[in-house]
Amino acid sequence: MERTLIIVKPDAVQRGLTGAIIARFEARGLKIIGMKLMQVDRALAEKHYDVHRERPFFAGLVEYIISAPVMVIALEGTDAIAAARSTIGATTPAEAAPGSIRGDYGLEIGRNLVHGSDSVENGEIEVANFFSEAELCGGWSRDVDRWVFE
Ligand code: IDP
Ligand code: MG
Repeated sequence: MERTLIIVKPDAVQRGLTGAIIARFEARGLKIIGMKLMQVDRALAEKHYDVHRERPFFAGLVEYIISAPVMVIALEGTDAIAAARSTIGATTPAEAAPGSIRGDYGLEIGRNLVHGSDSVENGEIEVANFFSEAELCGGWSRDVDRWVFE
């Protein structure tokens, strides 16, 4: 089982799309093991996007993520990283496939609605950065699991 951190970003929360976005991951079969509404502080935002620190959009990206509450969700599943990223769609919403979250709800790269971890390693790291162990229901037994996981 892989873990991925999903962030329903401030634009999506403000636009009332939180439920619609969560529903897509749930319907895909990914299992929610943690979820909370939170206001990200600057230190956590800079840590989360540290890989982009030298990019020209870094400052604006941090301001965007801390500008309003986000819904953070920890998901578990087989191929959770790839499955979540395909459900999210390409980084630039204008190029994202119809049917993906960004392809259905977004237009601009700086308002692209949702984050998903990009590797198995980063999934573990990011979930641990946003959730304490006590906040996670890791490994809970979902009754439909045998109809989702072969
Ligand atoms: P990802 O979210 O699809 O993994 P990354 O390349 O990891 O995309 O970039 C992280 C986030 O930084 C993007 O989701 C987007 O919000 C923002 N971002 C990336 N490139 C640009 C840019 O050129 N201009 C403005 N924001 C950007
Ligand atoms: Mg990324």
